[in-house]
Amino acid sequence: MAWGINIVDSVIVSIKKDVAELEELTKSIGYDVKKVFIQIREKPTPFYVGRGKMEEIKNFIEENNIKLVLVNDALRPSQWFNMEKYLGVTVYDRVRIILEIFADRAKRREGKLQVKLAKLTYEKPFVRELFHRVKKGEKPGFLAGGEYVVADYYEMIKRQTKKIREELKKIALERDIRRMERKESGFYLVSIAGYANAGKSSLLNYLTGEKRVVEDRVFSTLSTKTSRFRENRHPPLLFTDTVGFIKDLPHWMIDAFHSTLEEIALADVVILLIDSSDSTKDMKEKAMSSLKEIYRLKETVKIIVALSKSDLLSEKEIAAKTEETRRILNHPCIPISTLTERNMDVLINQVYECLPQFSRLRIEIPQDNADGMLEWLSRKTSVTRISQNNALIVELECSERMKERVVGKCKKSGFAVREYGA
Ligand SMILES: Nc1nc2c(ncn2[C@@H]2O[C@H](COP(=O)(O)OP(=O)(O)OP(=O)(O)O)[C@@H](O)[C@H]2O)c(=O)[nH]1
Ligand SMILES: [Mg+2]
Repeated sequence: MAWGINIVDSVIVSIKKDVAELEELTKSIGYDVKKVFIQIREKPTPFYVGRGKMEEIKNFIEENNIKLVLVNDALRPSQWFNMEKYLGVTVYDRVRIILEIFADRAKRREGKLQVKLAKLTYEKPFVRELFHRVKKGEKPGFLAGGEYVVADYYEMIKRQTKKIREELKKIALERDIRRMERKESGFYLVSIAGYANAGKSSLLNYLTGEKRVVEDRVFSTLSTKTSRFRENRHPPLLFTDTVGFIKDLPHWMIDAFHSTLEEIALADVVILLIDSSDSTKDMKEKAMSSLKEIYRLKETVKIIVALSKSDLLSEKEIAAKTEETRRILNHPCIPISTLTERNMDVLINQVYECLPQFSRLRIEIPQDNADGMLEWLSRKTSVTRISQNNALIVELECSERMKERVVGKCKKSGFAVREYGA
């Protein structure tokens, strides 16, 4: 399939009235939409829209020398072939446009592999359709060649898919190990989730001092990034930036990016960002679909809802939108801004309140034995205080799981260890 075509002038075809999101997507990849054709229909035709409309589109694209048609829907392979054949130009459906954006943004190995997997998965039914058509003696434009070429191509897709899945599994495993190590060391994981362009990377940058790309366009971020909270508080926190949600993505596509979303499922706390500069209607829709997606990934996760970019609104608007979001999601909600630093401390305090219980231990270590043990404890737990009388008194905080290891190690070495309250 011809991916990454560098065509700028295009038209949009839709059977729904609302094309705002598609326009945002096309803007984000740099297509220049010359005209929007809308024909409201309950169901698409085999050509997606009716014959009359198709003729109108054909005339317009011929007169204006347009070579790319963008459809505001996921097309069935047969519809796609019919449209391309009739119009004689390249047709991209919504899923393909999103894939083009992903391909354009993917910079790291994992992102690139995920995009490749998603593209292959996307192509499969189209190649199957092509296979049928070639068998019947038809010769649709792309991938010119005979039955055998198509059959080979189909086999190649299957082989490559398998190989990429294996490679992705390896990368995911490496990440699993790193994550386990971090948890063992007493770190808590906080994921920043939300709709595309909600301000997730900006929040990560603010909280951790990272310098991730921040842009006013969707899908700036295609891979996750984990960094340590810049304040030296206990227990230490790690924040992860994630890929933005977008509505109506097919499930196979979400699965292709599964490992990046996994960070949400495995986090101790998720901060859900909702862009307060959107219209109330968009905010509601995006908030609902994001929340649904998070719960789909993990039912029991602790969520903090924050309204981002509050500096762009008046106090009255913020109060109204905060209340509306609270009502819709049935969940408390904090207005924040990374620009004015509004409520950043409230947000962090809430994160700490949501953390699973951690234990506090006091250990007495005879001076002669202190060095190795102290080094180990500082690596694996959060040491909060060290004092001295006859022995070294170490106070620390750690997760429940870590507590067992610390207690075991102390007992083996004959050090006195006991739990103490807050
Ligand atoms: N005024 C204002 N703008 C913000 C704030 N936070 C983020 N933005 C802007 O919102 C846009 C998107 O920010 P990002 O941080 O890239 O958003 P994201 O959620 O990571 O976006 P994707 O990775 O594309 O999903 C950028 O233009 C930011 O400058 C804020 O607190 N106030
Ligand atoms: Mg981002």
